[in-house]
Amino acid sequence: SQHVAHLAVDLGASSGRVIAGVVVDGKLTLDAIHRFANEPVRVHDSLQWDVLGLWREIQTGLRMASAKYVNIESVGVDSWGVDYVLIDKVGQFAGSCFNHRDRRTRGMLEKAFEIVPRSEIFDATGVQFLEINTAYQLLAAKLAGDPGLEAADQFLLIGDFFHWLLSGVHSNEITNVSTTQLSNPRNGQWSRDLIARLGLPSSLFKETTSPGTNLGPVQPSVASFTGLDGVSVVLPATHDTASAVLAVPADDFAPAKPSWCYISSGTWSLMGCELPEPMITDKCAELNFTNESGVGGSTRLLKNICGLWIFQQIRQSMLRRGKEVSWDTMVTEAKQAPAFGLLINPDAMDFVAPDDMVDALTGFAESTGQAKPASDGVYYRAALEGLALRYRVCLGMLESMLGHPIETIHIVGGGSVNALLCQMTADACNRTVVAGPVEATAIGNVLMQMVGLGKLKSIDDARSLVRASFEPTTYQPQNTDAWTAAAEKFESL
Ligand code: LFR
Repeated sequence: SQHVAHLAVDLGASSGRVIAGVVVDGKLTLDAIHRFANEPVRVHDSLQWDVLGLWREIQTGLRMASAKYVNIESVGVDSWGVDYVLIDKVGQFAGSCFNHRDRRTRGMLEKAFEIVPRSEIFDATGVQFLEINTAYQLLAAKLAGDPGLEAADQFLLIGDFFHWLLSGVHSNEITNVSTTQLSNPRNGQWSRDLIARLGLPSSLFKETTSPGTNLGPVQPSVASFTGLDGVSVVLPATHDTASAVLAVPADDFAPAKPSWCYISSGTWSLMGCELPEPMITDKCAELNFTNESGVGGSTRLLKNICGLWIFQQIRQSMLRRGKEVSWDTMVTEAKQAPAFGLLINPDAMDFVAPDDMVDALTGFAESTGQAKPASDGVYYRAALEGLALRYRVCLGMLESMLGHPIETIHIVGGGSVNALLCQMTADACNRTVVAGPVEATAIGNVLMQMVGLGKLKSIDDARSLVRASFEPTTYQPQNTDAWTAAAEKFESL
């Protein structure tokens, strides 16, 4: 193809892909060049990422892209948040790349609070307290005497790591930096004081950079293998959620009084509002919301919700039991199963990283005095209903923080094509749901590269392009009484 292409490398917590974005006749089209699995690797008692395996797949994808497009202008990588690699001064790994579900962070919040009070951490960072946050991963490494921390010279989040491999340049891009709970979302800088008080080596954390920054061309070793000669490495919002939020087809960017919220729906569900500035208030602390940095200086006020993780893991459990089910079959069986046959709180600790998800769900039914599911469909349905009910709670919290009602819920990402979940969300929340685009993360990634290169003038223009290119699906609430009744039971779980 002769069209100018921008390549998005989009790495999620269960799969990755290389996608080419091309504007044709005023519409953005995506071409999925290469998809690959991304699964945590069990190593002794730990859970780690195979980052070099990912790098191999990325290079394969880039080579495929350059075989197909002669006019590739730029490439950028986004990924899941909080996880990182440490690189020493000669450019080697200083330790393993851990998965955020690894057990080493259990109990680390309390350990951190003994050093710096919870309220002070929140004031400094505006970030929700989750054990997965980088701050607690690094604290766990420190308390375990991990020599990697001493040996390290550079801290790189996942996107930064691949940008370094691509360009040879170190960067710490702010949208993902804001997930670490070691930075200040008011100015996008590291919270040096907090880093020092936690006893972490401050020199690891280099100057932060904004999305849209051009790091320069792909380095020669990569160019010769992939064919990406002279292609620029341009930072998107490296945090996948920030890229996804950029692709929400709303027509007001970072409104002071938002009438809409988003759910970036994948392995995790990230639900929140896009605001002009952080909301670091007592209420926000109490409800455990986060102020992550978005594109164009915006704030993503949001909450992490478990997402499709449980649904995905049930499929793994079924496989282990010798039953192979497709996503479509799971959704069909969920639809046929009785409503509210099993109520779960998807954010219960039971579901964070169980050895077997079906066992964990059965155990949850037992410990909460509910009947053992009579069919597999009940498990599938519970995973979706639990999410919708959690969205309802989260919506209430958002509205109470904002002080006004939200009218529309935008669902973007993989979950936006799950019509059953979208309808359940509309029903449970009693709001209009606007679903799509499904490839929001890759779209946001491409758009930010285009903004960085001056091919799109603003975030507003980027969103106009989204609206011109992808048709969303709308769901209106039904059955709201049944959901209200279920929500009451849900609250008492
Ligand atoms: C979504 C996401 C979330 C982050 C979680 C863990 O893919 O990036 O925003 O909290 O993964 O990294």
